[in-house]
Amino acid sequence: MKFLTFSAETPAAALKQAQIECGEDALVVSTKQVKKKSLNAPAIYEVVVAVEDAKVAPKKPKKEKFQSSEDVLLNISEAAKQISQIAQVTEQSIPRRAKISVEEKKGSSEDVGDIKKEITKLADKIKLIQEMFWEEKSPSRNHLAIPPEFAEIYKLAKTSGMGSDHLDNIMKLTLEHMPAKMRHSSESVKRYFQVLLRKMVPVRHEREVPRGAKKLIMFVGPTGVGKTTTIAKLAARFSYIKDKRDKVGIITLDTYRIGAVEQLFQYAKMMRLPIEDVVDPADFNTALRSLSHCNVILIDTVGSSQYDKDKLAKLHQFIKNSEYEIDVNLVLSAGCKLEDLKEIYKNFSFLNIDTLVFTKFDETKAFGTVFSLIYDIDRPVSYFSIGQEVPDDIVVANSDFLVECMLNGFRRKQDANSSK
Ligand SMILES: Nc1nc2c(ncn2[C@@H]2O[C@H](COP(=O)(O)OP(=O)(O)OP(=O)(O)O)[C@@H](O)[C@H]2O)c(=O)[nH]1
Ligand SMILES: [Mg+2]
Repeated sequence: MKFLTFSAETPAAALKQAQIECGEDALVVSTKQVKKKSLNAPAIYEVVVAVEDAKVAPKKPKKEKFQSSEDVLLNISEAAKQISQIAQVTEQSIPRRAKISVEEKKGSSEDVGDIKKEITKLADKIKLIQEMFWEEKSPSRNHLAIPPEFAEIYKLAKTSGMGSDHLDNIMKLTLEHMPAKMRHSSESVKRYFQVLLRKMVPVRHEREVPRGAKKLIMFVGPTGVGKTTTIAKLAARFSYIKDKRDKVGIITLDTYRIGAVEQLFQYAKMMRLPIEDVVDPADFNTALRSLSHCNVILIDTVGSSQYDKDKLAKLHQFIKNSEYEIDVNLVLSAGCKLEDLKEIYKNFSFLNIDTLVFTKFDETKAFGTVFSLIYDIDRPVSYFSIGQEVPDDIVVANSDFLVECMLNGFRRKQDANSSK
């Protein structure tokens, strides 16, 4: 076995040289920075590789083309694989009996000890190489340097579409408060980060309507987000699925389009629920009176652009005229861009939004935007709609579900436990 040293301005370049000279079987023994970067000179890194004597003769690189840093990273993981293989072989090749008699056979104990030491050293070197790559690319906004163990979770959260100011804030909190002994594994960093995110999602739990009381829930929001479908799902849930059944009635204010009225009347007929349509805000209380035997009244509204002031003003009239207090739910599509979500919330907020309902979880991967909106406006979320199926595709909002979707994507089977 021979040891050869290669130096270059980056670890990647030094590794590349080593591979050109010694081929791909060369084992990386150490990588270190031998000279720091200065104003007029680049940093110098040194890589030591070990090669079998027979292979020392310069080899032509297999491919002439430029080797990218991805190739180098692949080689690093190849080295990692080799190390774990060595570790397995070492473990397997020392039967328990042999381990007990290590004391007696001093010679072999030294061999095993040496191999173990080498393995530990190699593992450290690999970690160092990974850290070097991460440091080169690591974001350090607001003087916040993200350690390599945080790289995985940082990337996951970033690709989820979470606002970058939120992400930096949460990272900062994690770095400040996380116990030092948890920082050394990316798995524990991920768990800590998940717990922190969960605590940041305000959720409004489904509550029973007290005996003799009445609950009016109005669903407002932009066109086509799923207001009517959500009402159909909840009507079924409250009247047939929940343990304690409610007497549900429906009112639709969406009388602009014949199709819209028809859609909800069909659902109501299927579920044998009473339904009223109201055109004029002055008639709203009359409709309420005809549903006086119901304790939950779900109110559908016409979809309205956040910029359509007339439609929004008319909705406000209905709310103001009501004899009963109305719980206003803003329905939003999870796939919407964060900036649009903020704009929608801003323009609907004069209706005094109580809670948010997010739909179309099955149509997006960017759940970080949902998180960021909730975190930004500090309004609780009550339901997530996860598909078109009435009544099944609805989940009672819970922070675990949202954080899981953010970091690992939406999976249909997840809702099995969370909606109950
Ligand atoms: N993929 C998916 N589609 C949904 C979801 N919720 C509703 N939809 C579909 O979205 C479309 C619009 O749903 P509606 O319930 O009519 O939406 P709306 O907000 O009442 O629409 P307007 O009354 O026109 O403003 C329909 O095709 C629904 O089946 C969901 O969670 N996922
Ligand atoms: Mg509708």
